[in-house]
Order: sequence, then structure tokens, then C-alpha cells
Amino acid sequence: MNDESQKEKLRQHFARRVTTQARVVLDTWQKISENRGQAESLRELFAADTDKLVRYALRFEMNDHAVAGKRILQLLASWAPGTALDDNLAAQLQEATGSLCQSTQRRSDQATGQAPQQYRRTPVYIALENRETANRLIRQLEFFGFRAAAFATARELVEACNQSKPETILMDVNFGGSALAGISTVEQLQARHETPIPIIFVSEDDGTIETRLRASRCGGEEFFYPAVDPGQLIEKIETYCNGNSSEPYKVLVLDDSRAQAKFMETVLKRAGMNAYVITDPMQIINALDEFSPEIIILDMYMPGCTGTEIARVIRQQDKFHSVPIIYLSAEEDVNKQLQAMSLGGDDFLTKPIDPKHLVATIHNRGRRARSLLALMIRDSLTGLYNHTHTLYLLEQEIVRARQKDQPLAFAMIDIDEFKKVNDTYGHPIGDRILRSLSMFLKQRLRKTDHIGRYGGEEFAVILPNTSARDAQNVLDEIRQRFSELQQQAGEQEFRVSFSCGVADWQGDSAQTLCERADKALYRSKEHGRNQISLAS
Ligand code: GH3
Ligand code: MG
Repeated sequence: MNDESQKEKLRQHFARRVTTQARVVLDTWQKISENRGQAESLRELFAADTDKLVRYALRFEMNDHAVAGKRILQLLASWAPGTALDDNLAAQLQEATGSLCQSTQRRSDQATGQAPQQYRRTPVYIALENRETANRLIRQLEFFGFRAAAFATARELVEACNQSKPETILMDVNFGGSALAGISTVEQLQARHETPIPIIFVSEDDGTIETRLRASRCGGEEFFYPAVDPGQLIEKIETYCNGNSSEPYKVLVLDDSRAQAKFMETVLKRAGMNAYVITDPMQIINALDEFSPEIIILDMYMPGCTGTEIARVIRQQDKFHSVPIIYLSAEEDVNKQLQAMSLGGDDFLTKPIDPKHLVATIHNRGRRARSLLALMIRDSLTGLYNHTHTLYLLEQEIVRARQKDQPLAFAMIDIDEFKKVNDTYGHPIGDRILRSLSMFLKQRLRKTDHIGRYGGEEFAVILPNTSARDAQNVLDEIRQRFSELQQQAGEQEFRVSFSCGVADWQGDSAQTLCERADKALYRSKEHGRNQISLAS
């Protein structure tokens, strides 16, 4: 990577930090404006959040955010402690947070190269008949770092989807009032998109088999009856926001016809996939090493060799033993297709290729391949990396840190007095807490950080290119926010905290790095829990 792109990457990294803090400020404001009666209790937090935003924005030279933040601070100065928030000041704050919202949006749109949008970036859309449930859900989702928006009518929802495609929609089957109106709306919506939006349907009754089939055919991934509690819904939403849909599929295409290869590349890229195209079969080994594809598309007939021969070579490598292979050919002879499949192919597409069919096939194959892989390397309760894979990743990151001469931080997290939670509220609630912490970590750490479930109620986080100090700051904020989260068990509410130990890599092995983090964690426990310690 050259100097300029390094700098740009760094700039984007810091820009994200500012926009994340801006969202924290906006969240707090939303809470204040939704509950004016208790606004005073949030006054100080709001000021502290905003102050931090201004400091970040100044440091990372994001002028719009700094100006908007300073304006909020200026207004807050006139809100005396212990007094209610008056209408006039509330209106002014609304305006000031509005411009912060706009700066935040402009930044993120620039960063992703999208056209300016009317709506805030909102990956989760909610279309529920019950507005109160919808609003409560939004607040909870925002706490976990999701962006969510609710809609009152089908028209508004459709319009919003045209503006920006959501990652998932939570949809009442009867949304819009009449029976199954919600399903009809989804059917219309999906027709406009190349790849379907995953839908989570909720229903007041258990639905006939016809209803469920119809819901499933238009992209319904889940059918919830009876309407479940927010905790469960958020978990589902999380699956569709962070799971298959977020990372584009890596597709390797081998076709000796340049025109055909180019066509495939265009189709795949338009569907949001990461395509790597080669026209020379002799390049295949190189391409596998360099690109590590998740799916491979092979032309059946090429000069010098056939697709099935190439497939055999690919299958000889352990690493690519289960990567789906899809053949392309003008072949319409079913016998030959069958033979190709028996030689290690998974699917057969005949030319001319229908782009929709191609994209759908890749999605199906890709999703299955990913879920099989996930079974091997992920923990089934939380979806985080399991113990073995976490250690493997740590070893890899150590190699990388050494090569690039970069810092590396490793953290161990352990939930405080978790046994008591289990004993008081039951094991299923304990499991819910484990999932909620794992979501919390996923939403609040960078994509490049690795999070693992190390053991029962122990988690590990690998933070590449991060000093232990920075890791400590980030995790301490997560610790604090998590400990403020209201956990629910039926009617009862309670809080849970965790302790953490952070170590920086000092050229040592994965094992000693773990031990040092573990010792630091132990110190946090010893000193009263709900805190973070740095390894000496
Ligand atoms: P400390 O603050 O010292 O860490 O206290 P603790 O109670 O969290 O620690 P302890 O090691 O005594 O208890 C850990 C508990 O975690 C006991 C075990 O039943 C529970 N646990 C481990 N894995 C799971 C799980 O998958 N689900 C649930 N619900 N509980 C689990
Ligand atoms: Mg514990």
C-alpha cells in the first residue's frame, strides 16, 4: 500500500471514531427528547458525550462536527443543573443536533461513496402495527449500536427502501391494517431488488401453511409467533445484519472468453460481490492463493484443459476442499452435466447466463458454504469464534504484527458473578446475557478486531495494530456502557458487569500473551470487579 492510501485509510479510521461519537451524542439526545420529564438526569451525560465529540472532532480535523458539537455545548451552558429542560432550549437543541446529524450523514456517505441520502443510514427497518413496541425496539437497537427506523405506512417504508436498501426488515404480516398486507408489501419491495432483503416476519397468530409459504417465498427468513420479546428479536436482527449479508462474497471466475469473463465480472460486481476474473487456466493456483475465493465459477471447455480437470486440481488442496464450484457451459446434455457434477462440481449453469439466476445461485451456495464453515470455527451460542479458532487467529496476528512491525493488543473479558445470575434468574437468562455481551462487543469493536468466546463466560478480543492503552480505552467504554444496560428476566430488571485484562504483544508467544492478559484480568477481579487492568 502506498503512502497516500495509508493516509487515507488512517483518515477514514479516525473519521469513523468521530462519527461513532456523534451517534452516541444523537442517541443521548433522542433519549432526552423522548422523555422530557427525566431529561435532567441525562443533562450531564449529554454534555460529557458532546464534549468528547468536540475533542475528537478537533483532533481529527472534522470541522463540521466540531462546529455542531460546540453549538450544543454552548446551548447546554444555559441549562442550569436541577432545572427542567424548557421548550425554547429544547427547540434550539433539536436544531443543533439536526445539523450534527447531517454532518454525520454526509461523512459516512462520502466514506462509502454513496449519493447523499435523505435518511440517516438505517440498516434495520421496522414495520410493526404496534408503534409502541416499534419505538421501544428502536431504542434498544440503538443501544447495541444498530441504526433503526420505524415506519407508519407501507408507502413510507417502500420509499425509504428506494432511498437506501436496509439490511433487514422486521415486518408485521398484517402491516397496513388488512390481512396479509405486510406480505404483499414485501413482495412488491423484493421485486425491485436484485438480491432479496432478509425479512423477519412477526404475526399475531400462528399462520396457515399457505401464509408461511408465501412469507418464505418473498424472503421471509423467520416467522415469529407469538410476537416475541425484544431480546429475542434483537438477536435475530443481529444475525441478518452482521451475518451473511454484510461481507460480500468472494467469487473467482475462470473463463477463457474475455467477453464472457467481463460480463460475469460486471454482473457480480453489480450484485455487490467481490469478483476476481482470470482467463488463463494456468493462473488458477496463483489466483487461489492470492484471492482465497469462497465460490469458484469455472468455464467447462477451455483450450488445453476442461473445467472438471481444473476442479480436480482445486480439490487436491485441503483448503479448497469444500469451496463450492459452479460450472458454466453451453452444454445442454444432461449426462455430461451429471458427469461434471460427480467430478467435484456443485452446480451447473448453462449459457447464456441469466444474471438473476447466476446471482441467486451464488447466494445460495455461498450462504451454505459460510454456515458450514461457521459450524467449524464458531461457537453456537454466541456466533463468536470458538476457543481453537481464536488462538489460531491470535497466532496469525502475531505473525502479521511482527512482519509489519505494528502493535497488537489482546484482551480477556470475564462476566462478574455470573454464577449468581444463573442461580437467580435461570440458565436461559444466563445464555441471553452471554449473547447480549457478544452482540455488544461485535457492534462496538472494529471489523478488523477478532472476538472469541474463550470459555463459558469468558471472552477474548484481538485488536490488531492497536496499543494496549488504546485497547484499554475502547474496552473501558464498552465495559461502562454494558454495565449500564438494563437486563430483563420477566418483570425483573438487573444489571451485569464484566472485568477485563489487556496485554500488549511484546514479541512473546500467543500463550504467554494470553497468560499476561489473564493475570491482568485476575487483578481486575481482585480489585473489586467491573474494571479493566493493563498487564505489566
Ligand atoms: P467471577 O466474578 O469471579 O467471575 O464470578 P463468576 O460467578 O462469574 O465465576 P464462576 O467461575 O464461579 O462461575 C461461572 C459461571 O458461568 C458458572 C457456570 O454455570 C456459568 N456458565 C458457564 N458457561 C455458561 C453458559 O454457556 N451458559 C450459562 N447460562 N452459564 C454458563
Ligand atoms: Mg465470571
